[in-house]
Amino acid sequence: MPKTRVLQQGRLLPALEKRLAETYDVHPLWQEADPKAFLAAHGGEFTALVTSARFGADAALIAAMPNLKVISSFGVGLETLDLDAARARGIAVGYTPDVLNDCVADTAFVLVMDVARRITASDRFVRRGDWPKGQFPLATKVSGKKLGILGMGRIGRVIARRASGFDMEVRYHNRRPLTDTEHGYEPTLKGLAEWADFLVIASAGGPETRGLVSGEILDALGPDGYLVNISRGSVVDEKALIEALQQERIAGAGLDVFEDEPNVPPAFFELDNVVLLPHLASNTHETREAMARRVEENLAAALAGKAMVSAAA
Ligand code: 8YV
Repeated sequence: MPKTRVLQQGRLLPALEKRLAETYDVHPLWQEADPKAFLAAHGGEFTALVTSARFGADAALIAAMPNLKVISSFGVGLETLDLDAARARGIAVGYTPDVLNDCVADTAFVLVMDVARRITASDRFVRRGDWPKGQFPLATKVSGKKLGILGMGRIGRVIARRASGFDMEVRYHNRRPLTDTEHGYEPTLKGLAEWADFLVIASAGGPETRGLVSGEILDALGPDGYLVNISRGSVVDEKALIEALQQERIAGAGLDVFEDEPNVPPAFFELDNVVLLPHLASNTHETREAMARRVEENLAAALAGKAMVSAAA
């Protein structure tokens, strides 16, 4: 039997690419000089698309693949996948939630600790040779403080669990209160920001959360408050954040995500009260392999006419 033709939209984990190529007839779309022209000529040859949260699958790509039955995406984020367009055609869409919760929550805490205790700032201090000239300035204690979570979903809940190890009180803001958590609900994001010492963003991206963390929210967090974002850069008004950091209207920020990745506004580089990571929260050998396995499981299940392990549509 000929191998199923699978279109691969962009680069993936090398081990995943290797295994996919062993099982399927994979075509790398990113190697096409003119992907649109390629799709116009060959889009109908593929029943499956493998993509990632980063590359997504928009309505135009889905429309260019008239025989598409399955999309298997690497990542938990769904905002780059046009689920409505997929649903309208009955295309099964798989993604990789849950398996990355631990590492993303760990990264949230790396950022909480780093920005408050000024870990990378003090590393810069040592490397600059400044230690013999004087003591590094005092930092802020984390244990026992108040942690506000915007988006108490799968990842938010694991962040809350981590917080209990630091004896922190946790409250959260979601569109609606949850019935299965002991943590306090703040009906408004502003109220959560006013209450919190640390405001951690763990919500989904996309139009519904765009710009939620505005200058007003940052002012509610205040000069002793810290912002941590491990979700999507789009949730924060980045210009307002830069201003708030420059004017020390908040104490600091720890950011794994940005509005226009991989382009980070150079204004951040001038600031010592911000920690900047290159969207690495899920980047560990263990988690990336688990995500890769889920991509393969979802793809194989849907092609066999079975339910995906993690279906988004
Ligand atoms: C990935 C992510 O770094 O899963 C997600 O949605 O943002 C990250 O885990 C990346 O986007 C996968 O392509």
